[in-house]
Amino acid sequence: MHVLYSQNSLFFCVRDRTHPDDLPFRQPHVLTVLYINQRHSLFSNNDEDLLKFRRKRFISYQELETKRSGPGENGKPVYLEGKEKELADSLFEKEAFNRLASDKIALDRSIPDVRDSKCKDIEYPKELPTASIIIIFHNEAWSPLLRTAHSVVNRSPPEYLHEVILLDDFSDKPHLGQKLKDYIGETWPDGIVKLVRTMERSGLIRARLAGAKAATGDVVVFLDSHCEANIQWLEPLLARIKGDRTRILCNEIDLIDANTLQYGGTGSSSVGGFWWSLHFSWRPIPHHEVQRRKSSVDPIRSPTMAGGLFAADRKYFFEIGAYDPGMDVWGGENLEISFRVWMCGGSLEFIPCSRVGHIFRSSHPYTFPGNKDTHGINSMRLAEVWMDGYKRLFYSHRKELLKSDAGDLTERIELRQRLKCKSFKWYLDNVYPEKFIPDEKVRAYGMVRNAESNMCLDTLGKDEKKTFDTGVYSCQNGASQAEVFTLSLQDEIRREESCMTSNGEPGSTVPFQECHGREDQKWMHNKEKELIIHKMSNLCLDRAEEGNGGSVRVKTCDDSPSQKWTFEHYLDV
Ligand code: LR7
Ligand code: MN
Repeated sequence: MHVLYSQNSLFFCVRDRTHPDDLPFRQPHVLTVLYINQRHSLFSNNDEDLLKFRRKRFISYQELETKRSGPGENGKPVYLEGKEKELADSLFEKEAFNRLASDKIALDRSIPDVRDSKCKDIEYPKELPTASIIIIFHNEAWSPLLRTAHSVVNRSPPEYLHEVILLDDFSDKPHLGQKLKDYIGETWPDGIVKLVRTMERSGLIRARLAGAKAATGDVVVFLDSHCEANIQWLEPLLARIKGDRTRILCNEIDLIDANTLQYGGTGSSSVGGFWWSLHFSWRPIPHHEVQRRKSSVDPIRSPTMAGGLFAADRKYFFEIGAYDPGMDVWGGENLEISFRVWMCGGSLEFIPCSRVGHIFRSSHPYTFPGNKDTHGINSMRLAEVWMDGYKRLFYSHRKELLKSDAGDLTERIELRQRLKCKSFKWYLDNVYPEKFIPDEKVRAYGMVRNAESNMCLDTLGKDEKKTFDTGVYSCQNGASQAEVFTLSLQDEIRREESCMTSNGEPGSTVPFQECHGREDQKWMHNKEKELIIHKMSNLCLDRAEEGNGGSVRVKTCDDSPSQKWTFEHYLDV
């Protein structure tokens, strides 16, 4: 590592940084970052003085927190009216959150303690590893960014808070230039908050890598740039890492409303999953995990993480391969690190007593250089390296990507070999046994064709997270994932998460609803007679309407051609 210090100026550069801890991971994209140290000369290198100053700041915030008043205090919503509301609404379209409301709220506002009351009884060890909090941002609005930094400084005990790194990923908004530097210097003269800038737009994955490389604490904790850390959020994460450095830990993510900035607790009833299209999903805690845990505040093992908010032992983070530096801008890195951590001997947990709020925005308030589908290509990289044969299920959703180039994967494949990671099948069997695999251990799958009309069952592009009616569409002969259905061993006709359901009324449609295993979702397929029969009502699935987008219904079985269906593939089970 070559660090060029310059005592006289506020800057020093970190160049071609290859930290010994980074090995065995070597990154092809060497990032140059400008590292701006903000510590004021007032604070000599006397660590004791520094800690005293920080303790005083920490304690005085705690003492005053409950006495505060003003808009948004205690996490209350802010409502705008009249002209202000109009302006806020128009900004909302660009920024995907209510910037005016956010600007009205103090940068160090109070928020409610939304933890399970049992958390207050937990005693954490006094000796804990120190943490570098890494907050990456690209063109983030002023108030959410600084509220994130304030919340971290005010709610992290100074003895564990090594530094807060604001990692600017090449923003060009004026408020993030000198103004930000000055604000940091004035607000935190002790240098606890540092500003680091990348010299090119890196995307969130390489920005986090740059942040982790600049960090020097025992643990790295990543946060998005629109978060609020809640009371005692850090200690449970650090204690868990102290117990085992191969644990990757996620706080519970509370909802900060994008419109009112209300801080809302969200409970601890979910874990991370994924769709085969490699999008992240929340899922209820599976039964086996509910049984394994003894208390509602015990860590929750999770197959995946949402991505933005997590803690890891810094050296371990690099040992297991940090991130894939070949991934651009946004997307995919969360599943990549999740699969990798489990497959390569680590684990992933949500910690109910550690809570951080996040502003959920419905769109990205920044550009994607080159308008690239970075989620698609990033996911392709992870599928190629980590998913073995199961990558077929990703490509069945993203057929067009088969023609794309994922770039050089050599380093990532070598990493997997070097770490002797287990197979993706092992991950599915052991970490995520409830994940539905549409073409394994099933009776039949593929297109469900009505021969007479050459029409196929089709989701018609509906949002599968909600209840939706299927219909028929001309058979696309494998070209459309919307026509892939499975007849499961449990007699469901299903998609990834939803099952064909009938209330048994003759003539009624058959909505797809979340699979629940009860009788109204059980079907019998008679392969010889080509019938699909709703077991509970003995009614037959019927192509009720002509033409693309026509409905399917259940009707009294009458042997008519509109009731004849065949699956594309049958498995011997
Ligand atoms: O080019 C970029 N450079 C950046 O530094 C693009 C983004 N960023 C920053 C950005 O300013 C922000 O701080 O990266 C961070 C994440 O970007 P967001 O907030 O636009 O992402 P998101 O919250 O919509 O998306 C989630 O999934 C992403 C997948 O790549 C990341 O992992 C995000 O961190 C992740 N956010 C969370 O997990 C928060 C909880 C959301 C849920 C559920
Ligand atoms: Mn975010």
